[in-house]
This record gives sequence, structure tokens and C-alpha cells, in this order.
Amino acid sequence: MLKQICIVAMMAITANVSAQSKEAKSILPGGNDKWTMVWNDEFNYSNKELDRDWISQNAPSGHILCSRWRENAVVSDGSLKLINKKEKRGGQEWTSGNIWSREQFQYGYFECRYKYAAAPATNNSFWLMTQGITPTEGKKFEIDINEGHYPNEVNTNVHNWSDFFMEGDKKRHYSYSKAFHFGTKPDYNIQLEIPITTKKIRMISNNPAHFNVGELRVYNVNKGGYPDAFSATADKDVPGLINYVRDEKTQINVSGVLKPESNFKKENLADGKVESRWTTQKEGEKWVEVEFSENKTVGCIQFLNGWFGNGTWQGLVSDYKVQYWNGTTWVDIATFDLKNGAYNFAKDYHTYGLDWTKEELVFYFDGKEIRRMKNDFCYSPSPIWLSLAIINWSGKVTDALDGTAMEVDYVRVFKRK
Ligand SMILES: [Ca+2]
Ligand SMILES: [Ca+2]
Repeated sequence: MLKQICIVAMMAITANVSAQSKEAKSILPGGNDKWTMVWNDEFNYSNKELDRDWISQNAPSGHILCSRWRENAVVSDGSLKLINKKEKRGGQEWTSGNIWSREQFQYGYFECRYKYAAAPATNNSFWLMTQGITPTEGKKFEIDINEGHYPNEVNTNVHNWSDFFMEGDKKRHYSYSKAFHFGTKPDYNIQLEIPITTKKIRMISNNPAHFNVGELRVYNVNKGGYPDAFSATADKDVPGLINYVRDEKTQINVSGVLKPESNFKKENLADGKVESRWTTQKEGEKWVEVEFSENKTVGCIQFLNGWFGNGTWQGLVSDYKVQYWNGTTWVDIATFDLKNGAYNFAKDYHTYGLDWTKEELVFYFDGKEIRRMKNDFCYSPSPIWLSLAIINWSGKVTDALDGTAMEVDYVRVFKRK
């Protein structure tokens, strides 16, 4: 009898070990041996068991474009799916999912492995926010470990929800945000190994939101080389350079302008100033085409996109093609599409982490530190929140959202040994 029990127990242990070994391993700050896991959810259970450790919103949400319901949070095949649906409910046009843990946590390393919903206009969030308590020390707070925007954006924010100030007639709270646009950059420097001769060059993009271009430069074949794309004096930096876009006989045509009455006009593309920009229209394909008065032989094309604010580059283009006209058709010179590369966060799982101590808040992406700040007021226990939202500040809301899901492999909480 005893022997039988032992065998059953051993089998149970073996089964448990093999189930665990299928889970992805955490990568913890300073090495995994410094930490002990104190809470986790791997979502290895049936959908109805979700309610044991989590509470779901079941109501409209005035601040976003969807109501959120338990039906939109589904556990299956080892993961939690928060699902966007195009359906009228709670007075809103869309539904989605939002859950928070019954347990509250204070300090430790918080890690979540998830994929974004694969469409623009979504907020894919793993976050902490005080709820149901009035802090005895510090403030009511929100720490967004990541408010993820498809395909490549990570947004970290810390909000103070206790103190407010007036900005004109608007009541504002204090917040400290930093965004990361992985896989994109402001400066593109396309040097051609084999020069091309053409009358027309264009840059086209299906970027979901509007974007801007500070300068578009098309240079001759130049023995002396080419300037740094960021240089404020780029066109004069290297002897022998000719920027054909700035030739007065060159025509520039664009797909549109965000605000025609504003100063974001196409002429800014070739005024020699990196800080003056052409801003595209919001919708549809965006393009700029330059036509020379006669055939030119081109050795290098440069452009600058985005704008610098909050200590980081913002609004960087997610895809582009630079092409030339060969007399019959457009031919690619250089192409880029974030969706096809390593920085499409809807395609593969990534981990988002926070090392929260009384002294500091340190944010991690795939086990690497991306942001470190002093902790001035986040001293109270908080639930863990997993939330998907449809929003109007990260691209256009389209029917492509219907059925997309934020998929969570696990949430884990660790304490320092
Ligand atoms: Ca400019
Ligand atoms: Ca899992």
C-alpha cells in the first residue's frame, strides 16, 4: 500500500515537473538565484477557474472606446486571452477585457509575458494601481509597467492619483512617462552600392497614424562621402555634395498634409532645416514624390522622421519603401516593415518587468533594464491589472480589431532572497 502511494506521488511529481518545464523561464535582475517566486499564474487551467484569483470588469468605460466584460477574458491552452469584439454593449461600440488580481502586492519583481493584440488603436497593459485603500504613506498611484501599442511601442508611466494641479481650466494629475519605439529610428541613410539614374524618387508608407519628415535628401554620387543625417548643415558638410531635392527646378508632391493651414507643409522637406517638418495626412497611404527637371544619378538618399520629446523620439514611421522610377514602373531601393521583423510584439511573446522597491522603480523589457527612476510615492499594496482597451490615440479604429486579442502566457511575482 505504502509502495503504491509512493509511486503515485512520484508520478504526480514527474507530471508536475514536465508541466513546469514547458513554461518559459523568467530572466530576473541580477540573476535568478537572487529571487524567490511568491505568486504566479501560468493560466494552466479551465476558463471558469480564472475567477478564483482575478476579478473582471463588467461595465462600460467612459475614458476609452470599449466596455469590458468577463466574457472577453478567456483562458484556454495555457494562456489568457483578452479579446476585442465589435459588438454594441454597455452603450459602446466595442467590447474588450480587463481583470485585476484579488491579492494585493507590495514591492518585488513583477513580470508578465504576453503578446499584443495585432492591430493599431489598442492599449495592451500590464500595470499596478492602488484600489480600495487610502495610503497611509505616499500617494494613490498607478505604475504602468507597459501600456503596449501595436506593433512595437512600450509605454512606461507612473501616475500620482492623490495630487492635482490646474492647467488653464483643466484639472491635471502628476505623471511621469517614457515611451520606447523598438526597431524604429529617426535617421535613415541609404547609400547605394550601385548608383541609379532616374527622374523621380519617392518614399511611401502605410504607417497607421500620421508621421512627419524633417528633411528628404537625394544626393549625387560623391567621392567625399555623405553627411550625418542629423546634421543641421548636412548639405554643406561634405565637399562636392549636391542635394537634388533642393534644386529649384525639382518638384515635390505629397499625399496630404495633416493641417493644411498650419506650418507642416511639404516645402519643409527641403529647406535645409532638420527641425521644420512636413506632417502627413492621417489616413490612407502616405507618400512624397520628388521629380527632377532631368535624369540625375543618385548615390545616397537620406531622411529624418519623428520628433524628439519627453527624452525620446516619438511618432517614428513603422514601414516605408524608397523607390525610383525606371521609366516604366517604381522599383524598390530600400524597404522596411516593422511587422515583419523582431519588433512586432503581437507576433511573439515578450516579457515586461518591474523591480519595485521603496527606493526605486526599474522597468525591464525581455530581462533588460530600460528605465530607472526614484520611487517618491508608490509605497502601498496594489492589485495586478491585465487590461486591453480600444483607444483613439495610437492609430485608427478599424474592423481589423474585431477578434484580436492580448494573449498572456503568465504573470509572476518574486521577492529578493
Ligand atoms: Ca526641414
Ligand atoms: Ca502559460
